[in-house]
Amino acid sequence: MDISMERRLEAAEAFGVKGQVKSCESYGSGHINNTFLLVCQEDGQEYPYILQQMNHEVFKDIDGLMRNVKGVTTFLRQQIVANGGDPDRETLNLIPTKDGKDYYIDSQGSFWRVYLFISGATCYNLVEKPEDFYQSGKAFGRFQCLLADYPADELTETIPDFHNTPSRFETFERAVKEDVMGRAHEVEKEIAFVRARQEEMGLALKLKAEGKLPVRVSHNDTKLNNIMIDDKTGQALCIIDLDTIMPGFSIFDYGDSIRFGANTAEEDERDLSKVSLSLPLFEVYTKGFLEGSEGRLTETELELLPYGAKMMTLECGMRFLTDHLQGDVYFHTSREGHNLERCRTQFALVADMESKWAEMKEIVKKYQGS
Ligand code: ADP
Ligand code: GN1
Ligand code: MG
Repeated sequence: MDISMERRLEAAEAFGVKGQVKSCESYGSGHINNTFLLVCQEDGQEYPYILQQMNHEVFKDIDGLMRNVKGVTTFLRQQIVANGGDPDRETLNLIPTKDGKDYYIDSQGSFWRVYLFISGATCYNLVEKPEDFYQSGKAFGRFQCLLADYPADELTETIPDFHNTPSRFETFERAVKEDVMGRAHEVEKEIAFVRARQEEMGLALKLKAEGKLPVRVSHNDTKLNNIMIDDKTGQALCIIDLDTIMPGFSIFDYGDSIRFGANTAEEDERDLSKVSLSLPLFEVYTKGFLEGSEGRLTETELELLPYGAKMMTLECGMRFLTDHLQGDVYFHTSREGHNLERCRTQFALVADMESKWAEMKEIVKKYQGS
């Protein structure tokens, strides 16, 4: 990410932050936006913020996206206050520009926003303590309950067909056919892995069409580094990265968390022998998610939880592979072959899930009454 300091400062200074800018450095490990830790200073006191250049290639309708973020954070803030919580730490808080807008368009047409920085909490790329993963399951389950009362028709679909796996498959096939980088012959094994599972991809949409799978306001990007765990209490403090809140499926919110957090290796681990589905982590997350969901999930949703985990992993691997074929134009990468390495961890995880299918089903059954 090479955005000059001059541009960062132009953006930072457009917002109603406290004091003078002291530093503004790259931050976090998100794959989509360009994120900076902005530190301002006034009277010897430091004030940290998150400054983000939003990815306009990925999010075509930034205005709609920011309306979603504003609407959802305002809604969550009210609930947090009503429950006696701390609204400055338990949800994202947008800092308006000096002229009262929620985002800023810079002199080169890029879109920027600022959030209060949430201190004393951490985003993990790998589960360090199973308890953290349990807490994140509970928080994501509860998040869906809270959003159940959010007016879905007010939400912009920020990325149409985001978790439409069959449509992702079509895009993948197009990328294979076009083969703009000449890489397809090197990834024949991975291409065959996807194709062998094509038939399974349409199940969620089929059940939705039959009225058997409910559409819910969901987060859609529930990986572990999109939730902040309080360093002191160990509780899940705040769910972040609200850019993909849209109508979706609960099984996919559950599944994307499993994909990332129940993997014994990081998403871009090169040594595939380290990749596996940890059944103990699968179990603690399932327990947390079902407790947090407070009995709202239907029989069909419960039954499809393992399927949600597998599909999110397969879909994500297929998206990484598509990006590899298209020349690494979507996800941020930091080395040659990064997307292919990510794709391979995802497919190794899918294969491991397939071998542990019966155990996964058993675990879900065990917590169904939670
Ligand atoms: P991306 O869409 O690129 O993943 P995120 O919104 O998830 O962008 O932000 C990237 C990272 O920045 C997060 O994983 C987290 O580490 C950090 N981050 C984002 N918002 C905040 C915040 N308000 N306070 C502290 N850290 C944050
Ligand atoms: C992206 O934005 P980030 O890094 O939290 C992506 C997700 C993928 C994930 C894979 C908008 O999430 O869909 O599952 O990378 N977000 C978008 O790590 O495409
Ligand atoms: Mg993120």
